[in-house]
This record gives sequence, C-alpha cells and structure tokens, in this order.
Amino acid sequence: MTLEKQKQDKIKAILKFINEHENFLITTHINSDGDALASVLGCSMFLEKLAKGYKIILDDQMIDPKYSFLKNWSKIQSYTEDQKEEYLAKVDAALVFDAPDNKRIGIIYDLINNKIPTTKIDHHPSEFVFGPADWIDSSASSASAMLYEIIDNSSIETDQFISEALYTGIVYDTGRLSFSNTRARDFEICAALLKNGAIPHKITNNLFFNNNAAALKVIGNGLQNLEQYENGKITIIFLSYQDLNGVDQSEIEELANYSVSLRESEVGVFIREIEPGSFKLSLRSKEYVDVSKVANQFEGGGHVRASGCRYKGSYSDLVRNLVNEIKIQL
Ligand SMILES: [Mn+2]
Repeated sequence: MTLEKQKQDKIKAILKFINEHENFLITTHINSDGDALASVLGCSMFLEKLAKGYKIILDDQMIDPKYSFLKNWSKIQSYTEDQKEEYLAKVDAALVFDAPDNKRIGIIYDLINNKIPTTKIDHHPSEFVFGPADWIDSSASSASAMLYEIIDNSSIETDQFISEALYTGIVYDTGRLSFSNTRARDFEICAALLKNGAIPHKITNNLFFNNNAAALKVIGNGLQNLEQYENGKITIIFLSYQDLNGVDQSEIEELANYSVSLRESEVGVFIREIEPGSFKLSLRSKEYVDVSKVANQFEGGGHVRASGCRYKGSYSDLVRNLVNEIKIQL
C-alpha cells in the first residue's frame, strides 16, 4: 500500500467517524499554541457546516487572546471542576488535535477516557492510541494542514474563516513556511487558503507583530543571559522565575528560536523557571541533531528539530546534565 493510499484511508476513516456522530467534544494540548487553537477552531467551523454540534473544552485556564481574531475563539471553554457533569451532556464523540498522548490534554483525558469514542489527528510521532480512527502523520507540518486534507476530501468548501484558521496554524508551526517541516504541500495548501479568503498580512500582524512592551523587555533580558557551550555549538538562554516577571508565557516563545539563531549554534535551548526549582525547556536544532532524543532523556518529547521537556532541581545540575546529553548527540 502506498503512503498516499494509507493517507486516503485514514482520512476516509475520520470522515466516517465524524459522519457517524452528532455532537463532539473538541480538544487539544495544554499551553495551546497557534496550531493547536487553529486546528480546534477550524474543526468547529467544519462541524458547523456539517450541521453537527460541538463543544471546545481545553484544560488551559487562559486561552491566548492573540488568536481572538479567529472565528469561534469565544466558544473555547476552559475546564472547570464544577461543570464536569455538563461537559459530556449530549456529546457522543471526541476529536483531539495536535496532542500525541493523554498527558498532553491534561484533565480532559479523565473526562473522555472510556466514556466516548475518540479520534486524534496529530503530527507528533507517538504510539499512544485514542481510538481506531486515529490519524498520525509525522511528516505533516501541522495538525492544521492535516485538517485541511480532511476538509478537502469532504463535501465542504473552505470559506474565509476556515481558511484564516488553517493558514494561522500552518504558518505558526512552520515558522512562516520556513522551518524544516515545511513541505511543498504546505505552499499548495496555503495558496488554496489565500484563494479562499485568508489574508497573510492580517494573520502575520496578529501572530508576530502583536508583542507587548513588558514581554519584549523580558525577551531582551533573556538575550542578555545567553550562554554558549562546546565552542558555541550549544546555546542556552535562561530566564529565572524572577526574570519572567509574571509575563505571559506565550509572549516569549520566540526565545526558543533565538537560541538556535547564532551562526555557530547547532542546538539551542530556552530554559524558563516556571516555578522556583521547576524548569520548562524548549529545544531546537538547526541541521543534524535530533533534539527529541535529548528531550526523551528528560521524559519529554517532540520533533527532530523542536522538542520540549521539564526538569525539577537546581539550575546548575540541569545545565550540566543537559549539556552532557546534547554532547552525546552532537
Ligand atoms: Mn502542531
């Protein structure tokens, strides 16, 4: 069976799954990013056109307002314990986007597990199974690009709103169609989305020219703190709990990309101390190091060029362990 045929079969299975159910719970990963939010919102618009019902329930307690220009953004609900019983009322199936496993959707997994049939659509490599119709395509740039293929194979036309959402997800996950995950297919999809009403500069302004001054100053602080190891092959940018100064995490993500932007750097790591003694790491590589292997050593994961993990302990132990693990991959 060719890959193309496999893909067609997966898409058919998902369309069948959607067709066989009426009311969906849609969710995505914790710390929802551009692709996560775009894919759930795009899915909600698709379901509306199919005259299906849906609820968008996320573990996140603060949904990034940067994406509020997308249709249905206000329909996203943050999970609360007291509404627990109501979430599944009338709902007969769940769709999970951009999340490789149960841990990534947080409390929502407890809500749906063993209660309703579930299907995931994801581009992270993973063995974790949500349901028999799961579609994992680790060659895809984004969950949003995968959703485009699903809609493209259905009876529904992508309108302006769906186009804006999917374009947002694709440019977010591909770094504006520039990262190593960018395929010719993404340009084709984006061209189609533009024809259907997505406006590139509008989306770029909302996503990338939407900084606040306090966050930019924290980014500047992070750049001041950068340190190089192994003749500059490794760059670490660190922000302590105090440095973070309560700034919204999503506003400083760019530091992960800066960490690998030095000309001599192959691996970049952006480390932030989210609670005293508790660190979140974003790893990037430029050409040949598989940073998912480094992240795996810290019980994290992700892609070859971009992964993440967490660490509890002292910063000096973390850096020592981290640099050692990266050296093995260099
Ligand atoms: Mn993604």
